[in-house]
Amino acid sequence: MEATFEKKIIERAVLVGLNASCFTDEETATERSLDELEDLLETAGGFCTGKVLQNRHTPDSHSFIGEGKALEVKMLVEATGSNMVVFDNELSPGNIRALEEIIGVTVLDRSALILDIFAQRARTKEGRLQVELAQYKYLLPRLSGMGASLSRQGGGIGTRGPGETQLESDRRHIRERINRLEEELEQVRKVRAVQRERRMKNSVPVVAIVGYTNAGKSTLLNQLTGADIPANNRLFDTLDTTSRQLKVSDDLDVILSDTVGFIAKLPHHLVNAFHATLEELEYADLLLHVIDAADPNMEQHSAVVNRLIRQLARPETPVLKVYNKCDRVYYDDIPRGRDIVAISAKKGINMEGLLKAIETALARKRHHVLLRLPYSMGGTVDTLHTGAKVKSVDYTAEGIEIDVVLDEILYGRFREYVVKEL
Ligand SMILES: Nc1nc2c(ncn2[C@@H]2O[C@H](COP(=O)(O)OP(=O)(O)OP(=O)(O)O)[C@@H](O)[C@H]2O)c(=O)[nH]1
Ligand SMILES: [Mg+2]
Repeated sequence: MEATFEKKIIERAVLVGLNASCFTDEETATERSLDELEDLLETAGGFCTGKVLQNRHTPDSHSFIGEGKALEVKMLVEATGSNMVVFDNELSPGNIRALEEIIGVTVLDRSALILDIFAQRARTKEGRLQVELAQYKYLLPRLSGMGASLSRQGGGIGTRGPGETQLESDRRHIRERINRLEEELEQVRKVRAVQRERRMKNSVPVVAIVGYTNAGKSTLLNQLTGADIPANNRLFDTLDTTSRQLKVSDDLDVILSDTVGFIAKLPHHLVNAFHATLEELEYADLLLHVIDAADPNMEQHSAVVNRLIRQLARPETPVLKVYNKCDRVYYDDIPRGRDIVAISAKKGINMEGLLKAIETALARKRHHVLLRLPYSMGGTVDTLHTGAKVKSVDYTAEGIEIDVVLDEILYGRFREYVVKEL
């Protein structure tokens, strides 16, 4: 597998998008999606030689875009000396077979391209396991239909990942591999669960950064915590979760974590396979949805992220919208409102505003109180020292008075001893 990570061939690809609606705004959406597919292709190391947009109410069951259009694509492939066609829509194994037969070069779909990028980028053991699982799950139903692509040697886009020998072996072998990968990932999840439990015991809130790929998530984590995560102007730069402690205020420390970015039409196999990584969202106390304010497709992109947040996070988890790259937009265009913060992660603009907003959002669940405990409960003071922010302890005639910031759980437990809400 490692050998094929080296890129030897620059793929020259024609990109094809199908617009299944007759509305013009849908057509622009399809065009935008094709532009993004071009970014994805370049991220994977390829080069776009041409784009074809097909308007058609329903896809052709055989060749997806219809035979006439497929022949048109073939001509464009030949005229531009391309060696690959990438479709923006998900293709069935039968579609791929039919299209490869007509056009005569390798045909991939958007999911395969995204999987390929993930395979190139995955660095940690967890990331690699997850990508491999997603690749096998994607491949399994397509095994019989991938003759042309599988016979290619040398490793280029779409051939990375499960190596040649595994692909030649039967489905049972792949299913066994899937089972093994799932078991290994289960172990990863268990380790994470233990870490999480420890964090919860120490009641350190977890703030997870989410957002569209390239929105500036890693730059933000670096800016706030001095972490040194690579942050590059390319899609899916980060695939692994990195967490750092962040001092939000004198009373509040949180764990801030950066994770994999989202994109439109993210293959569902990937979302499922990245369960261990994405589970962070489910247990977060607060989500920072980082949005690239300078991106003309901002609305569509945040809609994609909102959908995934609904799918992956708990409904009660608060979300702060963080409009990033504000150094690149006009002052009047900077969004304002409740639960909205405008920043520039790169330039460090309005980090104080963001910290304040984080504190406010989390404070809705935290309580600053004065407790008075009987001396018989002296041992509890230690519990508070480890589990909460103790500001002062006073041994008075009436009892032990503790000025403390409690989370919801501890607040519930000590409610009867609260003398004063501060
Ligand atoms: N002008 C400007 N550029 C920014 C800002 N924040 C991030 N960038 C740039 O945007 C690009 C992407 O930043 P990253 O932090 O890697 O984005 P990400 O969301 O982590 O991306 P993925 O990990 O690929 O999903 C980089 O080139 C950053 O330098 C900002 O506030 N202003
Ligand atoms: Mg990143």
